[in-house]
Amino acid sequence: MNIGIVCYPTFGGSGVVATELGKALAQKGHRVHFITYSQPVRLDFFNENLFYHEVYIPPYPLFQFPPYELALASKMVDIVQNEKLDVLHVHYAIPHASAAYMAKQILRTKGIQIPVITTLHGTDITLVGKDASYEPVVTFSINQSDAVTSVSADLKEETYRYFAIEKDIEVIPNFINLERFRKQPKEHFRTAIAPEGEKLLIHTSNFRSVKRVDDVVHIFDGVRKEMPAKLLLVGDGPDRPRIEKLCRELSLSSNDVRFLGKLEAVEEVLSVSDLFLMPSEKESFGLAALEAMACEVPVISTNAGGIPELNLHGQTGMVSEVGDVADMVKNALYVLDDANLPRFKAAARARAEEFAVDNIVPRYEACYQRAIDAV
Ligand code: GMT
Repeated sequence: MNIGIVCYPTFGGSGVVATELGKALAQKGHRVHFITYSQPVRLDFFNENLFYHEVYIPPYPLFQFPPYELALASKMVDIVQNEKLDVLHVHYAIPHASAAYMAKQILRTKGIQIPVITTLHGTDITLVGKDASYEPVVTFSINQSDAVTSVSADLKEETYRYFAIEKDIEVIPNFINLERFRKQPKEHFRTAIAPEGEKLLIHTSNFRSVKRVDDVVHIFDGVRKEMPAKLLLVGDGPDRPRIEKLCRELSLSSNDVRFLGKLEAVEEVLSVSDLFLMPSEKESFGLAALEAMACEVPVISTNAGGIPELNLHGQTGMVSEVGDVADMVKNALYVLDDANLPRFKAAARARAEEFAVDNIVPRYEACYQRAIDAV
């Protein structure tokens, strides 16, 4: 198939899933065209079937808000027409689904029928999309898509709850490249940061309020009162200055809590970690937890959104109510106990294997084929 993928090119989960999907499809022999405003961060290798088309917005003094959606729709029209695409797959409804609708209508006037698949990733529904400023357009563009997928059953239910959706939504969960995300021999790194054999706790996110990074620090503070431990914080975002201040207030030194920034090779630090913390307020799936589990790291999380569909309480980790830091400390101490940890680590990896690329990508291919056959 000749497939167009539209996504955000940044470190966010939706961009990562879209890029990894495109790479996997290209390896299976499909031609994949990424259409976005800059090179996706994980589009980091050459494959003869991968193409990247940049959306350019010519600057003009009148534009206080550059009209990205129009430039994107025009680029979609151009690429569908000239590269003879069979299907357009847009990740994250805002503004990709409505831009795709516009492109589809323009192409129709030229006698070209292009099916549009929209994948809902989470905040496009749970936070941003249901705001009255966007809701009518989100509802309309989801209903106008030829097929709609969501990354968890919870997100599907939430979409039906908040929007008047007439379409069937197919759940296709996030997936993982188990070759890249596996426990690697990086013991020298562990010795350098935890020389006394301290347990290593880790959190990776974009440091937005929905991730509740304050809770991460409080959970760690509770754990280290009971056992020697260190915390690794991977990623960056608006809450980071507040988190640094909180660490100082709790007398946690830069030796206790390490801010590693936007690490590309996150699998290397996951490989030496003992426990992943995900106390999110909302989380449609929790790709970062899946990456940790693939590296044999159990997860302490909330029961928000789709997380319990991934993190099985008592097996791959434990789940608590949002904000219940005391319970998460108790659970963390239980999982980190040497009598329990090996069992949790093995179960985390085994669970991650269920979300292998090879299990999930054929479901997207089947979805594309059905949409192509229907137009
Ligand atoms: O987690 C984020 O803030 C980034 C966000 C995104 O849209 O890029 O991630 C969402 O999509 C991921 C991939 O499908 C999911 O694994 C994340 O759970 C989801 N984030 C939220 O729902 C908060």
